[in-house]
Amino acid sequence: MAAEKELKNKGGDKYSLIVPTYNERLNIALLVYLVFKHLRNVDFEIIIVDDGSPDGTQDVVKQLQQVYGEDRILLRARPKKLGLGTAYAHGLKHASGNFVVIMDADLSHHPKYLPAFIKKQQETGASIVTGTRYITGGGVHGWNLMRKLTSRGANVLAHTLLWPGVSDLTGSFRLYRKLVLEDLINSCVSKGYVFQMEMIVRASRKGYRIEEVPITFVDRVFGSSKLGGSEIVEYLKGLAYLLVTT
Ligand SMILES: Nc1nc2c(ncn2[C@@H]2O[C@H](COP(=O)(O)OP(=O)(O)O)[C@@H](O)[C@H]2O)c(=O)[nH]1
Ligand SMILES: [Mg+2]
Repeated sequence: MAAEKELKNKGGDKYSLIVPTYNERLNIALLVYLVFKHLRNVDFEIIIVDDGSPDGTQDVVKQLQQVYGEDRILLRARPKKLGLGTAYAHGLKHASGNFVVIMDADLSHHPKYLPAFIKKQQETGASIVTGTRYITGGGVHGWNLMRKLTSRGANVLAHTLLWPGVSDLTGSFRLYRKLVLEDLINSCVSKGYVFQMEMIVRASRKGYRIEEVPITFVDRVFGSSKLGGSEIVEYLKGLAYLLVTT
């Protein structure tokens, strides 16, 4: 809250929030409402990349466009579920801001943290500000012990092997300078779960300045996760790949 009050719209900066959706009808309106609530003095647009959700997510987005305007809520849909990595790239093509925020639609990434991301970037001049669950002030809510241990274990393993100097490698709530995100997306080859890790490891190797903001990640309330059971195997393969290529 303190960060919010001090936020100034610096030098015409604009923030494009890219939100990929697949079956988020029950979450998207609340997410949009919360973004508007927390980013009052900020120039931003929300780009929703929906992959033909059968639950009618796009109908809700169209209603939101009526309320907030088509210049604030952009619907950039694709015909079918094509995966997250390409969803970000697709959203990025339509971004008019000089900064981009990537966040999930399921409210695991709470918009109340956005002012802190922006403030941190303004204070440090960082190219990337990443939300982290793994420094003081951050955390995870609603996961069972197994899921917590898996996430923690994956992070520790990646740290030991890759040493990127960032505490949360697999999270995806991040703010980027647009040019930096374009560069990173062009350099990354992995898909799926490993993608976030590849992005941040490559960013670190390329020498981009990365800052962190503690966030509490809350498990989704409505709907179910789209990550499948082969997640861990894919993750380990991705880790091995990063180890030899970065
Ligand atoms: N456009 C698009 N969005 C997706 C796809 N898969 C997942 N999402 C969205 O990406 C975000 C993260 O997915 P989620 O299932 O919550 O993953 P988890 O939080 O890691 O379990 C949510 O906003 C989903 O709606 C996809 O294939 N295409
Ligand atoms: Mg989620």
